[in-house]
Parts: sequence; structure tokens; C-alpha cells
Amino acid sequence: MKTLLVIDVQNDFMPGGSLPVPDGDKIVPVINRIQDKFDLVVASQDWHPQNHISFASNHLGKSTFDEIEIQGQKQILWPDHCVQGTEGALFHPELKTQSWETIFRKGTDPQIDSYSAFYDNGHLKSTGLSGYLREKSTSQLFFCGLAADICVYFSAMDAFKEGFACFFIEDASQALDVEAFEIQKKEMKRLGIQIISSEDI
Ligand code: VGL
Ligand code: ZN
Repeated sequence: MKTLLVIDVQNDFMPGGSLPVPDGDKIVPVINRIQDKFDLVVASQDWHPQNHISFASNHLGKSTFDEIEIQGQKQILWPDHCVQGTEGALFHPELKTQSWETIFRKGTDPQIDSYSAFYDNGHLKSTGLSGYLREKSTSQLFFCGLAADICVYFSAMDAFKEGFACFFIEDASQALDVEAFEIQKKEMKRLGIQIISSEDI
């Protein structure tokens, strides 16, 4: 049973969006091409209230990309992005969504950030995705989306820890910080998360 997880392919992470990933839009045709090779396709959507703690605009005197500490957790302060109900929170208009069985939203609690589609950054609350995938008898989980080094990476790491066989589709994701992603790729490979190309599926 093969499941594709499409992580945060939303307008704000595209060139021209508020938190753009360089070449973020290049992955859209790749993701569209591979979807029908899976038994199940599920997506995640970053879905923040305007007063979200990860927005620099909600911290007086702070700038975007500053790092602060919240309850012992490091938190990067982002530009406002993926605000619930805005254009920026919508999926890329050319992304095929019709075969998606469901969408898991994350980052909805104003006080907690959530990069992974499985858990918030402090691992305090589950989104229910792990239980959902188990109930669907998913054995192999394939990852794609944005940003490779943030939400896709943390999702893959959580899934791996939950015991799923994980495959990271490199050409169906793009990193915000390419150097950080190179290091993460080595770490994932060492753990047994396979880094693959869309052509290997
Ligand atoms: C993301 C930063 C903040 C992502 C979400 O989807 O990679 N990055 N929120
Ligand atoms: Zn976010």
C-alpha cells in the first residue's frame, strides 16, 4: 500500500508569495505526474491564524527570520504566511487535487508552530495523521512538497520514528536552505529514509 504525502504546496511558499521557496513552483508538474502511481494521496496545509506565534509581526521589536525561544523551543520568526482563508494559504492553482482523499491542516493553534504534518514542533499534540495512515494500512510513505528542509523533512523524520517505510522524492520537493537540506539528506539516508527520484516510483 503506497501513500503519497503532498506537503504544503501553497501559494505563499511559491515565488511571489510571502515566504517563497526558490523554484518552489517547479515541483508542481512533477507532483501532478506521479499522483496516479499511488493507492492513496493525502496532503497537508499550513493553516495559521493571523495571531500565530511564528509570525514576526506578532512580536514587538522582532524582525523576520530572527530566532527566539518559546517554552524552551527555538522558533524562527517568519513573515506572515498561509493565513487561514487567504489566497496565500491556497494550494498552487495548477496542482491537481482531485484525487486527494483528505487534507490535514496544521499550525492552527496560535501558540504552537507545527512543521511536521504529524506533530507540532514540541511534540505536544498529534494531528491524527499517523493513526489515519495506519488505519488505511499504509506501509510505504512517499514525501514531496515544500519546503524540503522544513516541513517535508520534519514530516519524514516523524513518519520514520512512527515506523513507516519512508521515501523522500527529491525532485518533487524544493528547499528553502539548500545547504541545510544537503546535511539533512545525509542524516535521512543514514537512518534508512530513502532519497529517490520521481522516476524511481
Ligand atoms: C513551512 C516555515 C513555516 C513549510 C511552514 O511548509 O515548510 N516553513 N511554516
Ligand atoms: Zn507555517
